[in-house]
Amino acid sequence: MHCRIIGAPIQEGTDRRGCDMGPSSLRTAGLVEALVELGHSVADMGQVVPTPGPLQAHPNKALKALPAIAAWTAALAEAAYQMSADALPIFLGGDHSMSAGTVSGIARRADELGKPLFVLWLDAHPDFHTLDTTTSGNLHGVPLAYASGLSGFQGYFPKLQANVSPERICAIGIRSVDPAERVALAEAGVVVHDMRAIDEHGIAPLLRAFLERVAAEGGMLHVSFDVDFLDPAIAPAVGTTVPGGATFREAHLVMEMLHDSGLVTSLDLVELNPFLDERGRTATLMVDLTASLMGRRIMDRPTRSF
Ligand code: DIR
Ligand code: MN
Ligand code: MN
Ligand code: MN
Repeated sequence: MHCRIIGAPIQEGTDRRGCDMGPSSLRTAGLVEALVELGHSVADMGQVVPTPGPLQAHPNKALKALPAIAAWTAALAEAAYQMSADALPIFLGGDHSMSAGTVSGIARRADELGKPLFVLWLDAHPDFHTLDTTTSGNLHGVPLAYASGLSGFQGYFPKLQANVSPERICAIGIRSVDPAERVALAEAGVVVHDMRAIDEHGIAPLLRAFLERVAAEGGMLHVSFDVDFLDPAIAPAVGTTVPGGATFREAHLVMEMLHDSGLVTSLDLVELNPFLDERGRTATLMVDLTASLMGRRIMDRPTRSF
C-alpha cells in the first residue's frame, strides 16, 4: 500500500492548547517507521498550511475561531482530495475540526470515482453540532454535521462539493452526546453504537455489520479515530477525556478487523494533545493501533475474518 502522511497542526477547534503538536508527536513515536516495517511505501507530505479568510460574524456568539477553522477546512478539503488520488492518506491532527476538511475532501474524491463513501467515527463524541446548536462554541464539535451536509454552515464554512450520506456513517464508542446532537443524529439516520451497545453485544459484531455493508455496496471507507474513543486509563493525552472508553483489546480488535476487511481508504488520527501525555505513551499507542490497522498482527488468520 502507498501511504501519504499529512500533518494538520490545528488546535483552534478546542479550548485547550497543545493539539498543534500532535503531528510531531505521532512522527516522533515512529509512525512512518512502523508503516515501512509492514512493507508499505510512505511519503510524508509535511504539514498543511491554511490561508486565513475574512473575519465573519455569526449570530451564535459562543462560536470560537470560526474564520480559522473555515480556512483549515478549505485547505484540508483540497489536500484530502489531492492526496487520495493515488494513495491511502493518513491525516495527523490536530483537533477533530480537521475532519470537516478531510471527510469533505474525501467525499469529493468518492463522488468523482462514483463510489459511495462510508465513514467510521471512533469517538466518545459524535461531533454532530451545527454552528447554531453548539453551546461550547468549540468547533471540534461540528465536523461530522458539516461533512454530512447539514444546513447552517453556508456562508461560514467552504461550500461543500460533496457530502457523506449520514446513513453511511457509523459512530462507535459514543458516550457524551449533547441534547441537540441526539436529535440531529436520529433525524439524519446516523448509525450510533454507544458504550452500552458495545457492552451488550461486543464491539466485533457491531463493526462487522457495518463492514459488510461497506463491502456489499463497493464503498470507500474513511476512518476518523479520535483519541478519546479510548479509555482515559490507556490514552490520557486528550483534552476531553470521558470515562468508560474502548479498552486496549477492543481497540486493537477494531483495527485488525479494519485491516482484514481491506476496505479502509483514508484515516484521521485526531485530538492527540502531547502536552497532556505521559512520556509519549498515548502517541505510541496511537501508532501501534495504526500499525494494527495497516497489517500488524500476532498470528496470521487462515481466512479474511472480519
Ligand atoms: C462537546 C464536546 N460535544 C462540544 N465535543 C467534543 O463542545 O460540543 N469533544 N468533540 O471532544
Ligand atoms: Mn471528536
Ligand atoms: Mn471526542
Ligand atoms: Mn495489534
